[in-house]
Amino acid sequence: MTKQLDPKQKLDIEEILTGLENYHPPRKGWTWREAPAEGVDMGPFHYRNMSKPLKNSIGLPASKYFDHIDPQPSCVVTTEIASGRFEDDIRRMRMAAWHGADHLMVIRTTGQSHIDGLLEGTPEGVGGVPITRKQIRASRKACDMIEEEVGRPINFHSYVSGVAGPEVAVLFAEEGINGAHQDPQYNVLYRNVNMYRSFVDAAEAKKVMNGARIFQIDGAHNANATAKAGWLVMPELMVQHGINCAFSVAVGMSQDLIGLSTVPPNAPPAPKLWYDLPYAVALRDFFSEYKMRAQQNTRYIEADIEEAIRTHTVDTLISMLTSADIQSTITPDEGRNVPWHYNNIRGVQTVKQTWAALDGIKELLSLNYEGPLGEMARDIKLRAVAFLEEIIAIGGYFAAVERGFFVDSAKYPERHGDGIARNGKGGVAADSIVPRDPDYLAPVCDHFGYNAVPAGVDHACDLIGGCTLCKPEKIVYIDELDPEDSADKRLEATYPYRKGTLVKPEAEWAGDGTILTQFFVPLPEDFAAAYGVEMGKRLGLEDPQVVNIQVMHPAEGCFVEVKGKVAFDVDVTTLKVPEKEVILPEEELRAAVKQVGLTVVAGTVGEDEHSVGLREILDIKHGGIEKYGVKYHYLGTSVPVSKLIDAAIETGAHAILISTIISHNDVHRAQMRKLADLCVERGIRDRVILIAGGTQVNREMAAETGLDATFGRGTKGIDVVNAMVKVLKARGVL
Ligand code: Z97
Repeated sequence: MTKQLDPKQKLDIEEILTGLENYHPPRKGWTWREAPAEGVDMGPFHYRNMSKPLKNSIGLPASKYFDHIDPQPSCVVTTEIASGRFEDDIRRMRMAAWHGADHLMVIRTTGQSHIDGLLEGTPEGVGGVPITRKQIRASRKACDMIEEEVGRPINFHSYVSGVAGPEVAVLFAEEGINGAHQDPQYNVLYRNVNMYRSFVDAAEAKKVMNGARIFQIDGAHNANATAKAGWLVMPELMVQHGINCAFSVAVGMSQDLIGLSTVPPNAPPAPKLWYDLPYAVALRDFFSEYKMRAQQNTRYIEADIEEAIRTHTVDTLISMLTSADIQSTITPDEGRNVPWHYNNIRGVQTVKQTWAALDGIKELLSLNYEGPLGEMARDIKLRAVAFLEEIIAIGGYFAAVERGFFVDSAKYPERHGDGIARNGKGGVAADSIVPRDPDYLAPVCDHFGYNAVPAGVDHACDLIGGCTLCKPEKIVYIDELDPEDSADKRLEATYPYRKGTLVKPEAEWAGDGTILTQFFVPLPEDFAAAYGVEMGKRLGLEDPQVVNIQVMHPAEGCFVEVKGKVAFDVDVTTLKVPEKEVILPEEELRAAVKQVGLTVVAGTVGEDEHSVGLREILDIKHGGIEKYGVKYHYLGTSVPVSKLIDAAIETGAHAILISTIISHNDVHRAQMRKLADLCVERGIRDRVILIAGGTQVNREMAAETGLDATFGRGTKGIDVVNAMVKVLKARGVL
């Protein structure tokens, strides 16, 4: 059993690692979300296409205006995590889950595809984490705790591909991994693993995945991401999906476990919808028996976060107009190869926000198949069928790969002859396929192909008293192999930041110190970039690098983003946290204002002509006190304090609000004191509420000047209403 997480406490990674050698996941297999057919009611709204809300979650930024509701899309939502250290990944998983991700995909470290066996321990990875038993067991254990905390099963996902595909599949089945990419075409085209070996391995891997009900995602999206012109490979994408689906079913995989990795192939400034919508429609027509994992476009992602988010919003619209069982999100900064903690969450928010905004869109709008959409979808399908027919005509898949049919940059049936061609006799692990002997016997479950299990034995592994898939206690757990490159060593180094009092900002790893700065530089692009680095250095950043530069005008200047690391630590015990002012709920404030018919008189005092700040506090326009029903008499600028008091007495106002900006010789303090003193003199101090505000004023000044409340920069009307209602309550008026 895992310990229940406390939302107020950080994940205790050392505790997760304790007893790992005996940990086995309580739940296996893929889980879909529960989306009630009758819809979901939340706050004042009815949603048509949403799943059950989470037990603990954080809503979109604007949810505070809507009773903090957090509607969750009906589809599973993915986030991809790739820090290189699993102990940091799991903290990010928890954050993502709190925002609604329930498919946590861990990217594998570069080069693992070529390793002919399993890795052990937890070495640090590049571009992702090394997939090892310890790493996935610890991550799955963390997911088991996180799913309890958010109240929804978490699907943990990684990759079953490369030369050790079958071994990895068994590892995943043993350790309760819920989803995995598996597509032999990926090995062949992108990792140059021998093509025959890849398909033999895939048969075994898929059979094992099926036994553990691990959901499969294929690799067709990689053709889009690799192609010179991503939008021209649409027929090929369909062929790749078709080959993997048909092969998966042929080797015994259940259809409900097979997902297509589809991606809208194009991105603005292209007229995206004219390519991506017919493609999405055609794909769903052809593959209606399979699940759709809609990825977001990565082919045209640049270093600008806003650009990525805009494209991904349109991608989500396409998913909603067609269908998506899983909506994948890419960290919007993937274009800079720095998938940062908080950007995982921002990717999830993009889907959540779009899904809520467009909830039930198909009831309001329908696609027009009569016009060009139907024709274009048909055209893609015809080209895909012709592609497949040509493969068959020239001798099949392996012959087609040898001739470079795939990832060619022309629109089929045209060819540019620049596709990825592989030699059937070559590639990693060529010549490594051995036919099984007639007496071949593997006493294990979920094994593909010939197995000479003696007659009368139902279950091959009965012969050895159960295999590791049936008896997890038989699994051999190996801890760290390299004591230096290990979780223990890394955790020791980050201990002060995780469990001590030291704080550094972070983007990938605990204590990494990475920050991003943004600014405008009034220089042309080359100079602006050089300036960005120089500025980073002068700010004291280590290793400053320009990660994004956008020309606002060739001569006028550029928007620049620079990342770098801060070298200093801050001790949390030295931070002074001001006591938080509790703001009463808006409805309660409105009711209180109405009950007493709250009125105020207001003006800037002394010789102060700055009225903008005060007007913002008064007027309804930007949420001033008027919004809450307060009536005000505005007496203007440079009003003598005595005149404000006279007006308050005449109108029977409950409060006097003064604003003062000019502060030479402490004139603001003098005016504030004068207001309090004069009210005492005139015998009305206990009948009026006295409030002052201004740029040089702060909350602490009320006590020293004898006022009821004082406010500085950033104050809103609600703060002032709240202060007045509190005083009225304290005086027993309310
Ligand atoms: C996605 N954004 O969500 P290696 N097998 C398949 C793959 O597509 C991949 C691997 C293996 C992407 C994730 C791209 N996909 C990244 C079918 C990688 C990874 O360990 O890098 O060789 O395998 O799908």
